[in-house]
Amino acid sequence: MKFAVFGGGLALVAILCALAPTSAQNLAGYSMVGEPVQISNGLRVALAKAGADGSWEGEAETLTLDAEFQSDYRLRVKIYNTTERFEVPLKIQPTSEGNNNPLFEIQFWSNPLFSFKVIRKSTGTVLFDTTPGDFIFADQYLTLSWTPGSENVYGIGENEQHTFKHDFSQNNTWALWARDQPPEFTKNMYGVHPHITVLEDDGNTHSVVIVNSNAQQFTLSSGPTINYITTGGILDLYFFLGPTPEDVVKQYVEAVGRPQMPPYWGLGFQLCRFGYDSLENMKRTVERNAMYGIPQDVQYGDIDIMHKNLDFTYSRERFEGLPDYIRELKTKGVKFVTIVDPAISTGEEGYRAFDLGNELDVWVKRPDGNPVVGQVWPEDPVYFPDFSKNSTREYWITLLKEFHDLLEYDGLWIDMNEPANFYDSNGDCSDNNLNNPPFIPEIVDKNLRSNTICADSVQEAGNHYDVHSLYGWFQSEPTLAGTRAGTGKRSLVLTRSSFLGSGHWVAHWLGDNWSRWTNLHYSIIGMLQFNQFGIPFAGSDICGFLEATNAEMCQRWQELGAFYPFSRNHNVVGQPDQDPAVWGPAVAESSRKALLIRYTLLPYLYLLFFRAHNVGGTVVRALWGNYPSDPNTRNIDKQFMWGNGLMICPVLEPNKTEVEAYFPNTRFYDYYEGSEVAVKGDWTTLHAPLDKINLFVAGGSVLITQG
Ligand code: MIG
Repeated sequence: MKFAVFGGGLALVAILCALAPTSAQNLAGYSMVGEPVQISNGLRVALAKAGADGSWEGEAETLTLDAEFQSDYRLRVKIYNTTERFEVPLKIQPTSEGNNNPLFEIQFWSNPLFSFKVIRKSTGTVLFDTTPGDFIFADQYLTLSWTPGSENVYGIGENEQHTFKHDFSQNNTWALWARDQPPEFTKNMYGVHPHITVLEDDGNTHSVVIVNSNAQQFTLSSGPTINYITTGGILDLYFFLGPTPEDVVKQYVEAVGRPQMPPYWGLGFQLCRFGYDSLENMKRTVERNAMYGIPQDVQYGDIDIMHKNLDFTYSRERFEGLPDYIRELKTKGVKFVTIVDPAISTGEEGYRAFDLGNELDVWVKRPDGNPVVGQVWPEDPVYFPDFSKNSTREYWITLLKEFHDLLEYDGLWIDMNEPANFYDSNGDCSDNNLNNPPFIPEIVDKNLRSNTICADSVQEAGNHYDVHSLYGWFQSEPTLAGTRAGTGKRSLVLTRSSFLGSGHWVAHWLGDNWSRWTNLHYSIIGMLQFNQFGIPFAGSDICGFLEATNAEMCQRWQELGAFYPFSRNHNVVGQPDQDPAVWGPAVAESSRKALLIRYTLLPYLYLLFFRAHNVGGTVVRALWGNYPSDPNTRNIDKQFMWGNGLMICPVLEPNKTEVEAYFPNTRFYDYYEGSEVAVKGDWTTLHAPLDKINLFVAGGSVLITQG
């Protein structure tokens, strides 16, 4: 039986069709009870357990599915049961437009197990069809499988992906659970974005976002089929119908919060490293870059500027005079951003951050009511502020304001907020269903407590089991509020851990990448993904964080990084310096050349951010973002575009003086020469000497420049 349901304001019609049962009888699932009923903005379906036993503890006997027609382009499908379960406290904003003539139709099928389909009305394309697999809704195991509207699937984060377009033949499982994890293929990393963008074969685009923060995974296998499993919460799906790639992003950020507007200086080039170790070295770095005329807008401090790795301090031995130096930098137009870790040392006498935390009772607790104890950078054990509490927000803002009295920072960098914990909590985590759930996704170590705190830790917003991956998300708004209170300006917050909607407050760097050639390529993929995730202010550590880089790699990386929305060279402690000036004239000169083009085009970049902030959309996009109906663009992830005006074709390999580039079937002009490119709708080989990054301007676009 099929209930075809069409939206149209309140005029919802349910049509009942008969259909032969399929061979899906031995799947676990539900059957429909009665017919769909109309609710205020959509339809409600009652479901009862049917089919095979899923054999998971606490399977819901009955479920409710609400299909909310939130606008013509936004459909929410919320599946929940009668017991109270965790729901992500993400406020989804209403749409500006109503629901008059939806782009979609939802069909409910019962043959005999329940499934649903979302269909694009204009083309009849089935965008989402849950027919293929088990549908289970148990206490700690919820699963749904579907056929996506095309194999052109992008997204799911945060993890290192080797192609922007997913490869369904590889059977990869992408597990999500915030973790302090350097990028390695498929491993779960710092942020959680259950967000998929699908480019339909005809060039229409939609996205599917699952609002769930529990440990979860997506498996993509041939069919194509996507299997989704999560370990808690509810199944809360949002469909954004586009139909253009940019519409999809606009519609998504309208729902979760449009990106923060960066300060203009935030778009400048930024220098950082872990392990300057002394003010002398920091100064020397700034000076040698200035000497080569490298434009620099931001200097960073990492944890080594701190006294004993303590937040809100600086070392009076190694960084004596830092406050004056920061003021001096400002007179030269260089801003200062410094790092703050969430964990607070318990071992210091008269340490304000600890004392005030106790006074306001801000800590994440163990089930017995005592603060959770961990070990991070300070030498003594630490407590973790529970940013889901209001008192913690006040606590944090107070500290950030006071910190500004000590060091006049212009923005802050929040790290380790997965939250990371070096201490193996193993012995501390009792054997219960939160610490050892019946199912654990394919996360690193197959263990929820690995590198973090016990899942049964207690936070205001819920058990850590449910809110773990929201730690950085909860910290983001208070940090922005604190930096604004401290600086009195728009400011900038850079976070490592992020979740759906984080872009409303923060920028994101792609974490502890490797100084390896492959990582230049992956950085483009990560940056494109975060643009789709509504965090356009993104980029990876230029020249790579872990391991030593080399002159050629760093030269190419500086050229590429000059076109990251977030452009920062950063390096790990213990590795040789890698700022653009340290390599001598050749690398310095080509870094400067690429950066000066960036600076020339900053008004254009700023405009792209302004649009993203005001109406939504990406800043940097894949070629298919501008040319979705050109099938040749779908696999391209070694070239990218700023807005729809500038195409960037970097060299991503050693020993090359040429690069292959694809030109969509439209007019492009060489940025340097102004000449029109003859190739259209085809690949060509471009000359790419070491000191040049190939750039092209799309015909008909206006790039605003400055001197
Ligand atoms: O455990 O603050 O990703 O950018 O330099 C390492 C020191 C802690 C990890 C960050 C990195 C930063 C480093 N931090």
